[in-house]
Amino acid sequence: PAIDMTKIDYSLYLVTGRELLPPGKDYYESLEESIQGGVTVVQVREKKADTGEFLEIARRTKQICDKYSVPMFVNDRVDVALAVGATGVHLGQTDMPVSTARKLLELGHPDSPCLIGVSVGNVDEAKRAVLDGADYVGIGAVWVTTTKNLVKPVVGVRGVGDILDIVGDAGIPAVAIGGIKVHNALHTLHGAVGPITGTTLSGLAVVTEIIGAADASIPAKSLTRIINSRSKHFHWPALCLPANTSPSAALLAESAGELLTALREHSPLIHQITNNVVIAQSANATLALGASPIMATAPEEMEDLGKVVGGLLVNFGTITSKAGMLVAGKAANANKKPVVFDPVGVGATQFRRETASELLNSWQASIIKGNAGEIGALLGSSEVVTRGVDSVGPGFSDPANIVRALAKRERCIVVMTGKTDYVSDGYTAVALSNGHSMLGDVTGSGCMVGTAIAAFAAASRIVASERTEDEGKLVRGDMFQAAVAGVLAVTIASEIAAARPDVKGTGTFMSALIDELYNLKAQTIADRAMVEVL
Ligand code: 3NM
Ligand code: MG
Repeated sequence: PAIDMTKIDYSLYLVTGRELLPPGKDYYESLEESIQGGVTVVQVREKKADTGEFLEIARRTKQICDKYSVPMFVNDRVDVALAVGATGVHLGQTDMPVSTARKLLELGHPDSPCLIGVSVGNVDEAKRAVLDGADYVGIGAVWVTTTKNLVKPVVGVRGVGDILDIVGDAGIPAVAIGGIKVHNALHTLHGAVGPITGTTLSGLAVVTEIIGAADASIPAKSLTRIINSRSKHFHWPALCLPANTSPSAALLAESAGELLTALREHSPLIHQITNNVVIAQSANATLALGASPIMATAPEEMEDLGKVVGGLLVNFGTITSKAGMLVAGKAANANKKPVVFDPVGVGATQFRRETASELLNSWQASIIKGNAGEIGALLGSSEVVTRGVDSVGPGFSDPANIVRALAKRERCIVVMTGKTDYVSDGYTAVALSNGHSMLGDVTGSGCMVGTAIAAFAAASRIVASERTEDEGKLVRGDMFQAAVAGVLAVTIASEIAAARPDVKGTGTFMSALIDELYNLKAQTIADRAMVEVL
């Protein structure tokens, strides 16, 4: 059947690269396998071939594509595209201008228009491509790659989102390219969403992961499965259930109690890379809640841990193991485990700001938890500044919108702690008003909230382990409910602890707080929770 130029399926876009074939592997055999595995569009890319050879490769590639009704683009060469009757050409930033290519293609094929794709690596190039009338764009490099000499900085998953806002507004489909593998495909799809328009990727473009395989159908099938499974959960709220329904205050209070019961029943292992001020305290809080702590920091053990843990907390209060944090988060993503990020004091130093950015570009957080200063610093807001690691001031004039904005941008749940705590998935925001002022007088109470959230996130994932609606999500379970539950557990326990007659000051308060986490009942959470849906 003829290819409908208005309905190209960009979902799995193969860019060829014969030099990356395994030794002895035939290019055409690999190509056919990849299409059988699910490749939906092919771009012939020949950087070294002479024109005659390029033409012959494009001609034979086209024959195979035609057999499966797969559209074929030609990299750079308008003449080759015209000669073989390709669906279109793909132009890089240093190739022929789009307008010139368009003219030549129209001259060559007056009655069947060809499509033009353009590579873009930043917002300005994307704006230009829109003005030039590109039919689709390839955004890259999203990850580090050695397949192409990169002349610009890697865009990163979050940077792809900003470009998607530009092209999405213009209705132009976009694929991401560069270093995309089976193991980071879901993260790429989840993270690369326009924070303003909600525009998503139309597909993933891949060279090495497919071409380099002994049987190209295997990675193609894996990628196809990931791309097809994401559709249902692609839009907000991507890390919650039930999707698209606002939770009621009563439901959130009740689910917090249920998650505590599940936490105690399953006792998941909570991996915590945290600061050396709170290690023992956080480990004890984990045990008091009914989970098991493991406080490992060595990068060498992260891959093994990623498989067995129930959830991960990355708290960078004292950054001594950045390498471990990077690998641990990637391993957690690869194993679909929740990742809670506590960017302690992120506004305080340049090093912390850069580290936070590097971590958020390397893995997808499920939940970010911080005080007003930290959330403000991540968002780049100057309304509240971080003074060291202490929470400062009354916070923002519109805190709900601050947490919403960061949640939307980072594609995760955001918790902002303070006298009132705020939680948002980017749409719904809730205010939680339990707690006691003594929490502010002891060290590490905020870190303890992060620990509790990680434990409840692990519990939520276990509860959802059979839920078919959660297939294709980066993390199973409801991260919104888990975040609310973690805050409620610590703040409600603090109220009960502070009211005890044996609490004489902050020392006995801390012991009492651990006691009350240990003694906390599901029903107590449900009864005492002060939740307001905003
Ligand atoms: N274009 P792999 S990156 C062809 O950034 C190409 O525009 C890029 O190869 C861009 O999947 C790239 O092997 C190579 O990393 C992608
Ligand atoms: Mg080029």
